[in-house]
Amino acid sequence: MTSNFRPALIVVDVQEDFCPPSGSLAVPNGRDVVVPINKLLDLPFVLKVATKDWHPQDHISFAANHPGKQPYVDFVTIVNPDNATESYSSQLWPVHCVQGTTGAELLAELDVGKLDKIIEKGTDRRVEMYSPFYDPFVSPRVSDSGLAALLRDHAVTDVYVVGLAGDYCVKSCAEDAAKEGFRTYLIEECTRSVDAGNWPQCKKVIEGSGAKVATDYIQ
Ligand code: VGL
Ligand code: ZN
Repeated sequence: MTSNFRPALIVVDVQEDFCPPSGSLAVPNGRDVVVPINKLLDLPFVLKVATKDWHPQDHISFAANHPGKQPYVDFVTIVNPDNATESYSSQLWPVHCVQGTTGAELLAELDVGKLDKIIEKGTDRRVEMYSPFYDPFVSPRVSDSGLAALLRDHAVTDVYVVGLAGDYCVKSCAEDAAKEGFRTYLIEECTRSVDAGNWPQCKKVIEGSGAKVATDYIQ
């Protein structure tokens, strides 16, 4: 029998700005994900990728770039720069993960030596990009990180998604991985959410996309 199991691990946005004690967009208990993620990094995945939220200072998702708007509560309408008929409403955030700053660094305790590749996302100031694959616009897409092509180049069949934040970028990553046709698993103990109260509903939406949420997976 030929084996058709080629798993990849995607470690989403395990960066200082998403973690206590000093992250500008700290996810409650965000640092706790590192211990179980490092255990996964010891396993023989075909490909181990980390993503970094990597914004320019003038990024559209920062409330500070919209006079009078408040992070976490206010939204803005983002219009496709290449097609004015396409738009979405997007939440505003504190300034976070600005390219080259200490807040944008991966956590020092993450076992980065085990990673095969680091992918930067959210680099185009004109669009929000929770998903490490691409931005939400479709006609035309504005920003593509190359992650789907990378997974295909390695003949990946199964994608394991972990990291921060569960209710935003990890959720989007799992949904897009499933949409791209990979068998997709989100390992619950390896994520934390901006709003833990959102997580039960997020899990339902994630499962609706075809991805599976696995719990108590890591021994
Ligand atoms: C994220 C909000 C803004 C995330 C990134 O990584 O989940 N959330 N930018
Ligand atoms: Zn961001």
